[in-house]
Amino acid sequence: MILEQIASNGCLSYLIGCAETCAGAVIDANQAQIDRYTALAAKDGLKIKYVIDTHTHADHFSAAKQMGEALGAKVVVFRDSPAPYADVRLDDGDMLAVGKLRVKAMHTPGHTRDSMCLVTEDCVFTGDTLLIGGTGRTDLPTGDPEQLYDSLFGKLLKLDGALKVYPAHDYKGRTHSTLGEERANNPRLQKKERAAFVAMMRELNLSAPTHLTEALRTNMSGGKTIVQLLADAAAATPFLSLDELNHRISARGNDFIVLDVREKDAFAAGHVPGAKHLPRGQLELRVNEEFPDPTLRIVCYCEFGKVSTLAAATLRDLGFSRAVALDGGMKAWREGGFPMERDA
Ligand SMILES: N[C@@H](CCC(=O)N[C@@H](CS)C(=O)NCC(=O)O)C(=O)O
Ligand SMILES: [Fe+2]
Repeated sequence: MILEQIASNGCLSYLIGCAETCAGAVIDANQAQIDRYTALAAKDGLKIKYVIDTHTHADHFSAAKQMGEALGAKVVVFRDSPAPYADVRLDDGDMLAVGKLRVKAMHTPGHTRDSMCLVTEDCVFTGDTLLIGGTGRTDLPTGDPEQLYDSLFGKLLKLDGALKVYPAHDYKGRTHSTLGEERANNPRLQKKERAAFVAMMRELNLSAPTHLTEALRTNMSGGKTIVQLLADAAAATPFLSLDELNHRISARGNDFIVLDVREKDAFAAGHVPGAKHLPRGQLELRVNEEFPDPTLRIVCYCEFGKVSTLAAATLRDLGFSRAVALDGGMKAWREGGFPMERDA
């Protein structure tokens, strides 16, 4: 079996594959690592056929939907996952054929209701059911310490102790352990009585994951993250440098419009000389009266260079094929000592 582990900010994901048939699968694909999975698959001579999520992640952004679309791979989840973009829903005991490799799903609710572990050859991918020296928490949506107890002591820990444990997270840079080692040394697994285990899990008092709401929103709906939305807009839009804009303004070229898309007060406090003001929130409402000519050259800017990218991408969608965004915003312009104009 081919096995690659990809670590990203405490998250662990995996590329597994069958060398003989070139079939591959990614487990717990993370949006921050999409290009790495495809690069590793190419290096290993694998075609990614499945993108499998062990559960609905609440702390980072699943790349399953995007990779499924980009690669023509099937998105695989446990049966009751809320992800509307899933192609294949597994039940307890179901097996996926990744070429000649067999990947067996074991339903292990507790961290989330839709958690599963995946067993293949001498490995078990435990998601957040079992971590190295820890377990997934049970206080996130659909988590349940009673269920985690049953999943661990009634199911997972009954498997062969020699199985290598590959979890979905490790916050200390460790790569794997074995079920036997975890059974013997994992502090949380020493609470072998149900009531003691459940009480321990209820008392953990962990702070919420940093990206909780955005992760649940995107992973449960297939909607975009803000980073993704901005990256898509940026990919569709050319940029103009601060120097280039300054040069064009000084050359008194009047063949383009500089468009300030910030709110009224920000514009009044200081703007690029000669800029026209049309806040991003009113762009679609006023575009027809303000810009009748779609061949117009428009340079959008905002405070930090993000909202202006969205504005330029919107203008391009509307047919203004020469709309561009300033590379940087008013903040960089001010701090760069470029000329400013203020409303009287
Ligand atoms: N500080 C981390 C927290 C991550 C976290 O809560 N991880 C979950 C997995 S989704 C967990 O179960 N952690 C187990 C633990 O910390 O004991 C973040 O903000 O992302
Ligand atoms: Fe998790």
